[in-house]
Amino acid sequence: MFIVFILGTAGSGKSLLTAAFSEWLRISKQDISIVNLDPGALTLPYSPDVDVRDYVNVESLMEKYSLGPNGALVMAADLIADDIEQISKEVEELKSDIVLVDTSGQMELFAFRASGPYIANELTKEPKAIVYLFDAVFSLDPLNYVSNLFLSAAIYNRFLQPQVHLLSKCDLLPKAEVDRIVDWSAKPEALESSIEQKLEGTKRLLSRNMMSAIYKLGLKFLLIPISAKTNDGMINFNTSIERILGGGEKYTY
Ligand SMILES: Nc1nc2c(ncn2[C@@H]2O[C@H](COP(=O)(O)OP(=O)(O)OP(=O)(O)O)[C@@H](O)[C@H]2O)c(=O)[nH]1
Ligand SMILES: [Mg+2]
Repeated sequence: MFIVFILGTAGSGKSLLTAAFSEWLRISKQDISIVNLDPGALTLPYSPDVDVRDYVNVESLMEKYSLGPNGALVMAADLIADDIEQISKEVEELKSDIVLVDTSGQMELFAFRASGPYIANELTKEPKAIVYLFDAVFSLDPLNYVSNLFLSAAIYNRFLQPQVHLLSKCDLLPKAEVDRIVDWSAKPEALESSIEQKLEGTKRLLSRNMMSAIYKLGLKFLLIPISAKTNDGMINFNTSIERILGGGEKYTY
């Protein structure tokens, strides 16, 4: 069994990608299941096989403990950690070859509180990969792009698992813009030149220094452009996951 965690900032397209990629894998005759780890989701574009909302109810936490929505989500994350043994059992019983895990819109809950990596580690001892989404429209601005690089580096530091980087919602941008952002991810000098052209003053200085800090860390974030609406990029995405988890082989035979 291989587990793929889908992470990204709020609204970056995690849930729709989970739905689209799972359908794509099913059509390719792969044995796949979905886990919803987002306790705050109201509706989902797929039917989860395991759902944390069966374990915690954010609304009733808000009422019972007089919490705001974010306080309740923090508490929910800790409660999920308490129930992890049972959730993990449910996941194991699926006996799927590949399990996609959709995570919370409040990424900091999963990434920066102790419960997130604990949940990821306890959910399964099977090989894992993290998929981190860069929202294409948000990434048009080099400063946003560099800020997102920082977030993805922080995620990497927290989980220390193989990480795949996607440029999500590519159908919303002209191809030339998509190519430009992908180019930034492949060539530091391309990003540097856009920072010089598009930004000025403090933003330029900040972006340049943040960018060089990331490159000094030696982290590589080659972006794979993808769309959960048109399914463009699914093949490349799947190949990179197969390479990491299956040693280049399919998950299901
Ligand atoms: N055009 C386009 N829209 C997308 C794509 N993926 C997601 N969206 C839209 O973006 C919005 C957010 O998508 P979600 O999949 O809910 O994003 P999310 O990251 O799960 O959001 P949270 O869980 O709330 O953080 C929805 O309106 C989706 O329809 C895509 O590939 N193309
Ligand atoms: Mg979602």
